[in-house]
Amino acid sequence: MIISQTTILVKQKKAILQGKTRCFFEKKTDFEYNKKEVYFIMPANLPPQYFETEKKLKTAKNPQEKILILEELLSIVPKHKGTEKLQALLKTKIAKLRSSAQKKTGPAKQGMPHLIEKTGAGQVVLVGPPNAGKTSLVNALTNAALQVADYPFTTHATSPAMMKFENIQIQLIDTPPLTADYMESWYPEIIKRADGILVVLDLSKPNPEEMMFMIQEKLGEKHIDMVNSRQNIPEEKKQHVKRAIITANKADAKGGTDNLQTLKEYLSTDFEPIPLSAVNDHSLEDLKKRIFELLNIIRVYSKIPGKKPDFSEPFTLRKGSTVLDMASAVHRDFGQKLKYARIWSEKKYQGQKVNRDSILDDGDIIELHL
Ligand SMILES: Nc1nc2c(ncn2[C@@H]2O[C@H](COP(=O)(O)OP(=O)(O)OP(=O)(O)O)[C@@H](O)[C@H]2O)c(=O)[nH]1
Ligand SMILES: [Mg+2]
Repeated sequence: MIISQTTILVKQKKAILQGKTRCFFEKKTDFEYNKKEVYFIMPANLPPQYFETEKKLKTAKNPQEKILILEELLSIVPKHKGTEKLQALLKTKIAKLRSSAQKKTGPAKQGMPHLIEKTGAGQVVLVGPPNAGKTSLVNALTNAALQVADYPFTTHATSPAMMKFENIQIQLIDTPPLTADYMESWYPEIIKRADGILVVLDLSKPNPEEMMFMIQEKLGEKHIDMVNSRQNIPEEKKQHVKRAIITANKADAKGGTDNLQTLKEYLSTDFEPIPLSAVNDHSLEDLKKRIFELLNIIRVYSKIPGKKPDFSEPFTLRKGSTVLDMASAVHRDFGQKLKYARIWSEKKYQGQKVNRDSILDDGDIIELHL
């Protein structure tokens, strides 16, 4: 009787292999019946979405992408006794892929090739989940043509690109994605060295606030906190507290308005998310201004007596800098030699004499007298 049951089960297995049904097998050897295999079939009742997602595994380009797909499969699998084995199998695969990926990117082997030397008025790092549109946004804000694709984990390394804002250049750094389970070993170091963070969230997916929470958690584990652009950060905390802008990309996508709302509720008064579309937005100028403000810098211009200032080459100084700081930036001896300065500004000054401790504003023109 068991033999005939086995035969039936084998037939079922064939049907399953032909894609007619889907069960999960527990394979055992039946010694009593001449070592024929007996299959105890546990119906899994997998939804069609599972098989659709499973197909993506074949075209996955790298371990990170495979992990993401396997995690998606795991979330789709109904949780009951019949799927326990399948769940365990998926978890084992994820664990194996993760451990091999971690080995490959260990800091000892790679050193820090992903660190990028600062150029321009400041360095801002893009941070976000897979496929959120980080690279698309870098391309839209600069003249870069970095690779963009509709699958996750397109970006594997850091790439710098220069963004022109009025008369200065700001360096943006595109990065690989961040997930709850995966962070490149060198990632925290890149962030610690940067002058600010540009978070890119994805409004085409529900609950973007979960991604924001994940980013805060992952950075928090590395002792990095994000604060809004209004905060002033003391010098000694600059590595661990970073000013950040939160962009909500793909605002053009279906459901974008509702998803933005849940994000706003989560962020409350901590951050004000900026909805935008990296591929279909003609108003990125406002974002450029916000990135400039994120840097907490001012632009000041030096002027020689009797001549007009050169507006094409501003000195960029930290907000709160004084006339003395400006003099030292022009030439290291000027700080000591400075007697007084004259200032022109948009609202306040028209060439008045000021002393060396006067605090400067963005756009001020300074005539140094030694
Ligand atoms: N509808 C819409 N699609 C967008 C927008 N921005 C980017 N995309 C698309 O989203 C996909 C992912 O874009 P990428 O720029 O490669 O995303 P990424 O965050 O760099 O992805 P990874 O490098 O994998 O982390 C691409 O198909 C883009 O064309 C947007 O504002 N709206
Ligand atoms: Mg990318």
